[in-house]
Amino acid sequence: MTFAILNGKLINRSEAKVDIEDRGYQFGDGVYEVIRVYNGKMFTAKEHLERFVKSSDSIGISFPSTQEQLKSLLEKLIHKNKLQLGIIYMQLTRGVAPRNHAFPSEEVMPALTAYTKEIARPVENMKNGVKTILTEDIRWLRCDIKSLNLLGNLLAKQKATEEGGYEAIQHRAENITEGSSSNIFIVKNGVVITHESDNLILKGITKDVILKVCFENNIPVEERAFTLEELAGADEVFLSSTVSEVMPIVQIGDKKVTEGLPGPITRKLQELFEQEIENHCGNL
Ligand code: DCS
Repeated sequence: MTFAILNGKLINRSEAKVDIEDRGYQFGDGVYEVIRVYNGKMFTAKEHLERFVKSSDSIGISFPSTQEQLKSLLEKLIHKNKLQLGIIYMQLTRGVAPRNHAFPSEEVMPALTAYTKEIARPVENMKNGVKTILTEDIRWLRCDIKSLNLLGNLLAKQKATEEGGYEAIQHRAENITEGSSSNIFIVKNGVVITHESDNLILKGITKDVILKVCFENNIPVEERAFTLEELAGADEVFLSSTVSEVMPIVQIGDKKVTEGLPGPITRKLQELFEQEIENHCGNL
């Protein structure tokens, strides 16, 4: 039997159902998180749980438990589902109430759900690099909130998929923001450059681990917006996310990056990132 979490309880996954008037279902009125699991252990759980609470606070949903309580429930879920390598997906919505744009009264309880999924590490893509496309960033101005409203991201990813790409790199006018479900980095003259974590992008947990290992290994970093022109002239390009880790980008549209091969700093960061995983979750 596979288990899921519904409002603080571990239940049979096939019985984990939500009401059709759940505000997450009707409005996308909620927030979510994805945590990587290696060797049955959550990687950077604290950072993900902190971001989960921050996202929910920023839209006025009161978090239904402490981070510690949720963490131990997630550990039970991993254990019950015998998950070794995969993810936990969790979401918190404003709860079930008659449809009305304005928030329901305080008595309506937020709805928390979580489940696990087995996912392998994308080793082939990490070795060879992936193709991406460029697209206009049409999203709202609070991309720092990990909101369930993902339509802009979905349209971008679908465009990439239709053009045979792994990810869509989004730009607002001249500036690159982030991928549809990842952060984007360039390397120029040995400097790693990535958009600052403001309201226009999600503050990626993977991004922050990469910045930490750069700092520890004296790899210079600039956290600032960079332009389409800088992207086109970059020595190396890569993306980061919970599922994709450090993923080399070897093509953008029709144009090859680094002659179609992952670059040396990207490779180095992949190694350092793996080391971080192994330090916290054991050998890969
Ligand atoms: N930017 C966006 C828009 C994202 O959706 C994600 C992750 C990231 C950046 C990278 O953040 P993390 O490093 O914290 O993962 N998206 C999650 C998702 O929707 N599926 O997997 C990860």
